[in-house]
Amino acid sequence: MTQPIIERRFPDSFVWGSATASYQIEGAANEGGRGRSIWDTFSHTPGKTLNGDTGDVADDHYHRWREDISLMQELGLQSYRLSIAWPRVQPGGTGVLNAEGVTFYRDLLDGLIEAGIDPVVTLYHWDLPQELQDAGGWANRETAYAFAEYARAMARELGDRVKVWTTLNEPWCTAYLGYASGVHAPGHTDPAEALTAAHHLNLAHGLATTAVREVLGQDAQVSITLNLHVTRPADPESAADLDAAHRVDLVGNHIFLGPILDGSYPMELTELTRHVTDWSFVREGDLNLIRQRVDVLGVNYYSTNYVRQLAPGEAPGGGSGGHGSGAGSPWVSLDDVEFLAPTGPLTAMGWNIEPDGLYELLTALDNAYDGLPLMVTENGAAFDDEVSDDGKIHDTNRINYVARHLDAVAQAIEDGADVRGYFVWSLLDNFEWAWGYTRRFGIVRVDYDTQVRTPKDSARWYADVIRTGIVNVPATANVGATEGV
Ligand code: GBH
Repeated sequence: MTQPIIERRFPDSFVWGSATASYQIEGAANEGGRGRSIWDTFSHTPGKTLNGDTGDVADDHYHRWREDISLMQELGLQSYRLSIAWPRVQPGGTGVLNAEGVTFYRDLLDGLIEAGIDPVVTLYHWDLPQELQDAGGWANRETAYAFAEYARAMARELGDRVKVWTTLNEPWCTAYLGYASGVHAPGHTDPAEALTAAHHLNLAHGLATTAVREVLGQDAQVSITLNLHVTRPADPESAADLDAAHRVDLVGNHIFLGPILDGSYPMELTELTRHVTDWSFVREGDLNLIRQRVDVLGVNYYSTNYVRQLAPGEAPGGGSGGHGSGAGSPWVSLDDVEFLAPTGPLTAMGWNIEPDGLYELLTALDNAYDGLPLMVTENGAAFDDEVSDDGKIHDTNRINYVARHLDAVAQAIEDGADVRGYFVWSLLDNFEWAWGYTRRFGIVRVDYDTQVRTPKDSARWYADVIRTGIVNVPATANVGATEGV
């Protein structure tokens, strides 16, 4: 099918990368002196993940990382975003380091650097050492201090090999999915704990940033990656729906943006959640500890939300967007907010496809934080890939998804946002948390029986984008996506 094409050209300095996370790809859960993490415990608890899938083997990246670097090189990746498994390098979460774990990452980083690939390293992508969870996890303030010491140790051990340190990946997920909805480890459903955890994650970010700079100097580049929610009112004319979207913005976004970038929690947020907690977990001086220079803000973007405000006493309607409101919802204090079931073209996660949400997010951040450097640290899609008779994976839907989101990035840059790079999620099909291995986000297919990697069409396409700096965007909306309900 021929279709009109828009051509987008990216600046030469734009960084092209791909991302993964330790628990999702490494496997070797009981090797090399690795300690247990909350995801080992959670995934081994019956009923927590689809089909009881665990990260025990995953992509076996722990043993195959050399092959995986070759793959990255073949695709021409300029940068690779990975995460360090805290329990691999410091099994109990405090105290002595595990030399074998540190050596694994040192070799991996050296391999990347030799291959001309810049590592972007995240210190925490959800695999908390189990021992720290036994002491309360992120609901315990001590975890923030332990995290800072772990960050300090990593800066010492690996600092000369890493250009940009990222403290946390998506603290929203850790706090709300881990402690409010319970769909992520440790699987708690306590709204007060979730807000407490959010604060301790903010504190952990601030303390770790300071620790890294104490070791590597004040110029050391530090970032954090947030999954910010682009939320739209179901009826843009409705003041009630607008108010619902505003409250989602407070509970979902400003609980992190506020302390980290503005130096305070919005008063509206503390008022809104007053019935859940008195916020006494915020101690004097905390906000100064949290607000540290952020050199680049990592933005993970997949989809948008549509919300409406329920009338008093009204029950939420048919679909509630995969998370719903009320008990078991990640949306603390938003019992009267209904998340609409997404319509139109969806990915295999059931998420709608709305590239302009990414444009909106990047330009809004640029406006609010006056030229703050931004990096799209995750964007991508799961689809039900099919292997053709020729052995190839013709994932036009994924190519279109990525192309259209890159179009949004290009537009944001054109309109003044300082977006420095893009990391497609993910390099490899991998352990998709509660969904186990049933959802495939990779631009490279992984056969979980043989561990054979096969680049999908999207990988070849992305390699061309990297080589040329040019994206051909299909002008037809939503091409190749699966139709939703
Ligand atoms: C990221 O999480 C993770 O960093 C990564 O590890 C993961 O594999 C990847 O994305 C793909 O999931 O709850 O229906 O309203 C993203 C998690 C996805 C959580 C979007 C909030 C909103 C959709 N976020 N989700 S819904």
